[in-house]
Amino acid sequence: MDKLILTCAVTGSATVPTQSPYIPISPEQIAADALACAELGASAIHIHARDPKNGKPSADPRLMKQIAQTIKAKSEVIVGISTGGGIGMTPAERLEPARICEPELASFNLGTMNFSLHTAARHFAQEDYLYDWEEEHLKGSKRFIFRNTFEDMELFAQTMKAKNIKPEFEAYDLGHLHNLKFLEKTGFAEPPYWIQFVLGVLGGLSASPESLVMMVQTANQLFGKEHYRFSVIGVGYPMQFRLAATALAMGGHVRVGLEDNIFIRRGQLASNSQMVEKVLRLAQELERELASPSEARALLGLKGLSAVAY
Ligand code: KMH
Ligand code: ZN
Repeated sequence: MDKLILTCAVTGSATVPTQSPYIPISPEQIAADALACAELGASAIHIHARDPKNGKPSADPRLMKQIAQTIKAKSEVIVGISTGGGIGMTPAERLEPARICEPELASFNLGTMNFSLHTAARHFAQEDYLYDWEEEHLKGSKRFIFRNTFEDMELFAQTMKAKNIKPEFEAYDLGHLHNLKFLEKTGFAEPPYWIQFVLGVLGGLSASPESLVMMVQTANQLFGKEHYRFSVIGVGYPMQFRLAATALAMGGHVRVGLEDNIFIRRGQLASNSQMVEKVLRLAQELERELASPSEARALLGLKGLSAVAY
C-alpha cells in the first residue's frame, strides 16, 4: 500500500469569508496556511487565489504566482494550482495561472456539471454577509454551469502537456471517468493517472462510501488498478473525514481543507491545520505512513520544483 499523499486545499473558490473566519484570503494568509500544513506533514497543497480586499475568488495570475513563490521559498511541499478558478471565470482565465506558473501539478476538471452552493445561503440573512459579493455568489450558483467541454479539456490537456504539468484529474461523477477514458483514446491523456474523486458537490455524486466504491470499481474497469492512483475529497462535514478514513483503509489518498469543508466537528469551525491534524490522527490509528513531498513526487512522477516557472 502506498504511503499516504495528503493534500490540503486551503481556500478554494466556493466558500465565502462569512462562512468561516479561518478561510485564508490574502496571498500572505493563503501561503501561511499552506506552510503550516506542510510543516504538519501535508505532501501537497492545492491553491486558489482570492482578492485580498474582499476575499472574492480571483483569476489574477499574479496573486497565484505570489502564493506559489511564497510557499516555494520556505518549503519543498508540492504546490497544485487550480484551473477550476471560480464562478464566472472563462476556461481560458481559469487556465492562465497554471499556464504562467508551470507548476508540477494542476487540477483538470473532467466534465461540465451543475456546481451549486445555494443551500449554504440558508444559514445567513442579508445583513450577515461581510462583503457585498457573497450572497449572490451563493444564491446565484443555482444558475452556475461549471463548464468543462471536450474542447476546453483538449486545451487544458495540450497546455499542461506542453508545460510538463501533471494533471490532477477532478472526477465528480462516474461519467467523468468515462470522459478521461475518451481523452486517453483520443491522445489527450496518458496513464498513470492521479485522480481526485470529489464526492458531495451538489451536481455531482453524493459523499458516501457507496459512491466511492462505484468510482473505484469504474476506474479499475476503465484504467486498471495499476494505471492510476486515487485521492478522495469528501465535501462537507462529517463526510470529509469519514471518506478520508475510508480512503485510508482502501489504500487511497486524502484531500482535506477549507476549500471543501469548514467544520472539524459538528458545528465547530476550524482551521486548515486542525483539519490536517485530524487526518494525521486517523492515519496514525490506521497505520498509514505519510509520504514526504519527495516521496509523493516519485509516486506521481512530478517534474520537480526546479522546473516550475515561479
Ligand atoms: N471552483 C470550483 C467550481 C478545481 O480547483 O479545479 C471547482 C474547483 C476545482 O475549484
Ligand atoms: Zn480547487
